[in-house]
Amino acid sequence: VDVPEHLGEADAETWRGATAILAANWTGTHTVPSRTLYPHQWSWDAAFISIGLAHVAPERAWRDLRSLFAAQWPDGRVPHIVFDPGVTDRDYFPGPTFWSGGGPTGSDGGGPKPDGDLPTAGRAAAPGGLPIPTGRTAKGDASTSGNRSIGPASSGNGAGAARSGNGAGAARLGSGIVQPPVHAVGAWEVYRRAPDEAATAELRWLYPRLVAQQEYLATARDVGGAGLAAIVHPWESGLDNSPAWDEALAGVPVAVEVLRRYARRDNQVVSSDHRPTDDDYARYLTIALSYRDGGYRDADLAVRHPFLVECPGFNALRGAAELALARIAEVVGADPAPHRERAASITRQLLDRLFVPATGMFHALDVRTGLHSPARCVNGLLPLVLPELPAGQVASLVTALESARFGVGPRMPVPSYDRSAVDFDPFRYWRGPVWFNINWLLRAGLRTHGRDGLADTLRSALLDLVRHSGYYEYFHPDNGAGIGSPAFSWTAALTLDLLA
Ligand code: 9WN
Repeated sequence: VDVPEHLGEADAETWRGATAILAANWTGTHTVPSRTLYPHQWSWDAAFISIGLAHVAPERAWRDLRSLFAAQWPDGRVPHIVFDPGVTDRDYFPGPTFWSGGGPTGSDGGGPKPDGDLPTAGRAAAPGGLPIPTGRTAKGDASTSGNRSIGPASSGNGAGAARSGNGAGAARLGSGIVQPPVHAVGAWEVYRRAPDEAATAELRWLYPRLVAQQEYLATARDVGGAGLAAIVHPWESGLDNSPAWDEALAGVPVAVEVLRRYARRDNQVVSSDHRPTDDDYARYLTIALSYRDGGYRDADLAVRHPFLVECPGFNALRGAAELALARIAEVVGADPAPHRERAASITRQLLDRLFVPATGMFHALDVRTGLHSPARCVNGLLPLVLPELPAGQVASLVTALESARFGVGPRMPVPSYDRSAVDFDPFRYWRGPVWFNINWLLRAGLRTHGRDGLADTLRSALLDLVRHSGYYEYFHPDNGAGIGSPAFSWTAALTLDLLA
């Protein structure tokens, strides 16, 4: 392992540890978030992982991004999970059988059961429900993939972008929902560390695909009509059980029997006190089934889908992606101007629609009711990544970051939820614990706005966490103890970036 010369022995050890985790989680074509909990490829994880791999194995960073985008749909969406055909449904739920339309939606009762004989991802793909990714169809032609989910929705940009695959391996299916589009930021970070010819070729391959991803979010997902993308599932935010979704979720009918038909797996791998509750999980499945059984179409979502929310974090990251695309466009000879314009317009819409002066933060907006979530959650601070955020809003987000609610201190990074809220829960996933990727983004935002002192404090606090606790998935917001997966890829990757 090449360790940067400026690192002392303790930091060198941390560097080697992080590198070893990324190596252990590499499958040969992509990196899994964690061997124990998440055995497939996840979308925004891949972006964060590429940022770390840029420092130790750029070829793996590019390969990871290629693997993900090879599963892009003809309409431009990038699946939030791209399934490994070698992994069974038993190893992660909901897996390919669920997303591709298998399992009991009515009376057929043939879905994944805890002790049944489960189909592998490869076999589950056969009946089709999800489109075969155009990049790597077995037959090599997207138009003959026979998918009934989105059919002719293949749009010029996305379809064209996705048609030429990277020629590696068999088709891998993905889920039908998305995650925050951090990939252009990732690609730019990898490129700028080593801007050679090979990296330029990677950018050329990725650019039209990244554009198609952004177009999908800007058009099909503009359910509210103002230019912000709506998420159709809490999983799309990446912040699964954040209190930001509580009100919107309360309006989703809970079909409790859904949990009798589909068995959870996550809470058998780690303590159920650290994961979303059964009630939440039943709603997650209900929402996913609604979208799936509607053929993953986005037309008329407003009148038929039970969960539609504009998330400040997701949209801020769309804006950041446009700015990264502007830089990439300059390298590949495309016009950067439309990307800058789109970023500016996303910033304006975020201010207009999601900023709540009374709290000085951004809040999720329920498109179905027109109401803001009252919860102060960390996604409400993420618009800090936008360089055009006006000074007034920057100042109020920094105030929130320094307040007792989010309290960046010398010893502790930013928690996922307001510490003073009565339902702040230091263990339960996105309802209190500290997450590395979010803090990495907040630090980048602070630097963007010249708040270097606070950015440095945050960096030190993050590094202290991994030094004392290891490369965990998330951390207890008071004592820093590691929770969830102990060898988590994005924690390792972003540690490398902080040390480099
Ligand atoms: C559902 C993989 C993913 C992260 C998400 C995190 C968690 C999945 C789950 O793990 O979500 O997508 O099963 O809980 O919330 O941010 O991408 O690391």
